[in-house]
Amino acid sequence: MHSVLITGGAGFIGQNLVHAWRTARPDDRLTVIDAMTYAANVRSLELLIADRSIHFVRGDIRDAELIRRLFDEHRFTRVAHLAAESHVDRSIVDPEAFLQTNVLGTFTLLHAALDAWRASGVIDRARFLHVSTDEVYGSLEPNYSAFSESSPYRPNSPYAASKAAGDHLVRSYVSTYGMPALITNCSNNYGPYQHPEKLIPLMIIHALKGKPLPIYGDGSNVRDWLHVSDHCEALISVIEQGRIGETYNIGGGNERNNREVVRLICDTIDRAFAADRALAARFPSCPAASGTSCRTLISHVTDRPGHDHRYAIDATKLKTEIGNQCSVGFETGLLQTVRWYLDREDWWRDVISGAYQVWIDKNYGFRIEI
Ligand code: NAD
Ligand code: TDX
Repeated sequence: MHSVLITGGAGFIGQNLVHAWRTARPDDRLTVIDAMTYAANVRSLELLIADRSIHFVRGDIRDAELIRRLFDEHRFTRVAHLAAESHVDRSIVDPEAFLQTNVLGTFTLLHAALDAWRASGVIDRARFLHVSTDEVYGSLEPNYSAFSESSPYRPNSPYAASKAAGDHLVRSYVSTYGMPALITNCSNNYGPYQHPEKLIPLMIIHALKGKPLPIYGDGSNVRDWLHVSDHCEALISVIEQGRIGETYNIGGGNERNNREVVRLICDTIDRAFAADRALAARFPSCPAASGTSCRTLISHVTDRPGHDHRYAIDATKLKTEIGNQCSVGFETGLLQTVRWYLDREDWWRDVISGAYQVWIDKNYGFRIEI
């Protein structure tokens, strides 16, 4: 039985991880810390918080005093560190928040965990998992081999650079202080509870509202799509079975370019409307409501500066050392995801009100159709 701290547990992957952890390890005690930035949402955790199945703390990982108190109180022996600023476009507009949380926040948390584990003598059975990204490796040419754990770091956005800095700090703490830490670098996640600023939910919601589907540049950029449930399963396996000081890449094995992804979203929505006539009444502005394809909404807009062309993950080490393998195929996962956003209009309408509109104006207002 472990006392587990999940940072960023009100974010997209964090919420999914809380549910996955409770199912996989029901005897563990879970504490979530989250600063509740614009990206956070606790609706899926409300029942667990109310019946005290998890302990939830609204707080900042840069607050060393708070982190120290939580370690004293809860005697954590596992930390899954997911708290981060995570959106590349926002890091281009406002990089400072990324350095604050992803570098200084990671440093504060690491150091507090090390101090607490040394003082309480549990360092031999403790584990700190730093959840990072494939973006630290930079961009791949179309026919290059996928990123492995020994690929050089070549971050191209302030977000990727801040995550790379976090990875380097974690690595240095292992070598210098014997910190029992591991790192995972994963590819693009998708699935339930993802914030609508990211490609897949953004395109689904725009299509349902009959708004243009803004593909950056020519849409030939490739991502390796990983269903969040596969990711969470891998994270639990790595924290339990991974070797201290090692990095494990986690990928979905689903390389698709953005044009393909957006077309598939359109076709999936078109089919859902054809099969269920009630959807037309709920989403009358969607072209599929009148039998027109959502593909008619596709538009190409000014590219993202420094836009990485391709990411792909070689997950051989995860499979051979830990026996973990992703199982959700992209077409199946995308169908489930579209279904989830169709069913959970209440969730995304809440998220896209207010401050989110300001971001949409900021990020898409300056882009011109190309
Ligand atoms: P997210 O933006 O949905 O959630 C991040 C959470 O961290 C939010 O709830 C936010 O409130 C919280 N947070 C931010 N700053 C904080 C601070 N200073 N103190 C405490 N909490 C803070 O992100 P996500 O998509 O769930 O990503 C989770 C982790 O996985 C991140 O570290 C990200 O870099 C990494 N990652 C994500 C993806 C992906 O495709 N989503 C891929 C690779 C790696
Ligand atoms: O409106 C859009 N139009 C568009 O063409 C948006 C929001 C994105 N895109 C493109 C940019 C990327 O090539 O789609 C692709 C995916 O974009 P995002 O969803 O913003 O993800 P990405 O930049 O690839 O980064 C994601 O994966 C790695 C996560 O946001 C990171 O947190 C993670 O580390």
